[in-house]
Amino acid sequence: MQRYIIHVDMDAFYASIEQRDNPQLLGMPVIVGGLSNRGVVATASYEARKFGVHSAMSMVEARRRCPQAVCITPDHRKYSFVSAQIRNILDRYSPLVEPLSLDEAFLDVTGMDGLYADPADIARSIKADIKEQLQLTASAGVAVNKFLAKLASDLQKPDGLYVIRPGEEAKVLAGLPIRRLWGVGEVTAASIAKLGIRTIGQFAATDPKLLEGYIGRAVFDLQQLARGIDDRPVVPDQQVKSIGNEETFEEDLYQWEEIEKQLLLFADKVGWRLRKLNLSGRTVTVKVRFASFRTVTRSRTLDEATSLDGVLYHTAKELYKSIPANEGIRLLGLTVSNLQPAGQSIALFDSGQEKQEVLHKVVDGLKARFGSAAVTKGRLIDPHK
Ligand code: DCP
Ligand code: MG
Repeated sequence: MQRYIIHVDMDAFYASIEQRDNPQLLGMPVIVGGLSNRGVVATASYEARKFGVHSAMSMVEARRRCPQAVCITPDHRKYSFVSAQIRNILDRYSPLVEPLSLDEAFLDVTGMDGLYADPADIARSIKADIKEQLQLTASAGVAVNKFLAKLASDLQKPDGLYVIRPGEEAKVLAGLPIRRLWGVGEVTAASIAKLGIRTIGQFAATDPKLLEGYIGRAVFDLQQLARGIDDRPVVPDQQVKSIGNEETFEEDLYQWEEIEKQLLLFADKVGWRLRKLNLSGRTVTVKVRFASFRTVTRSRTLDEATSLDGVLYHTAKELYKSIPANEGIRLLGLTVSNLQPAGQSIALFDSGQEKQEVLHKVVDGLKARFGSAAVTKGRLIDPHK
């Protein structure tokens, strides 16, 4: 049976949500990203992209290129919520949905021709649902495998639909730059360019023995892709491996009180996310990047998995204290891994822990109703504000 894969990718995801939720921003250049001097652009609306603003650019540079843009701090919780709504829509079209990030996913729709005459109709219908139910646009690619579907979804952005029919692969690929091949980064592209090869078509037609000298054994897989061959299956829902939070500070931290406060804030956030996903974790990792960019991580595996802020906080604090520090701190992070479904632990809860869990449930309920800012531990509230 002919395999059919759809790749769906939202257009200017964070920025489109902000524009939708504040219609004054429709049609205007919008940049979403960190607003501090060290801030980085997460994404920009298509209006702002005309000025050369793009993801991962420094905010300072983005503002220089497009001074009239409206700049907005990311609201990750809102984006996750929309992401879950998109997921609900996708789940109605196939049991095989593999999310790649908050705003993109693969669907395997092989064998659904009993319901739809053409797999492109499924993609059309998904796009229409997203527009109607969420007032957002998505671009979709339809092809016989993941590589081609992802490539296709990007060819007519925004609000695009691109179908690569079986047999058309070579024609579509031939003129595209080799950077479009999965796994070809700047370095690989530069080595291949030394041979005068710039397009996927040229790459596919070159003797692999010659290429191997330049880019190693990867050439064999890459040439398969260049011919439009890719057998990787759509893997539904890869398990979350870890949950964490980290932050680069506008100014380096020196004071223990500030560091302690950050760790408490992270423990609070990470604990909340664990509980929301009904998970707990056994391994706690603290990451520290110093002003000199030296980066140190320290981990500890607990006897029992936890999702409790207090346990995370105390473990993080001890881990932090085990790292010798003699310079300012540029970045701090806290991650929990070794995850398992909550409540699976064999050890019996003592009554103290049970009380804690009940308390957390109540607090999480309040946060869900009134926003996380409404319910914060006393110590996190800044007396100056
Ligand atoms: N993102 C980010 N930092 C990056 C890249 C992306 O924070 N370096 C976030 C913001 C994006 C979202 O992830 O809105 C999705 O990433 P995409 O690469 O799909 O970019 P967009 O959806 O914003 O735009 P496009 O229309 O090109 O897909
Ligand atoms: Mg996108």
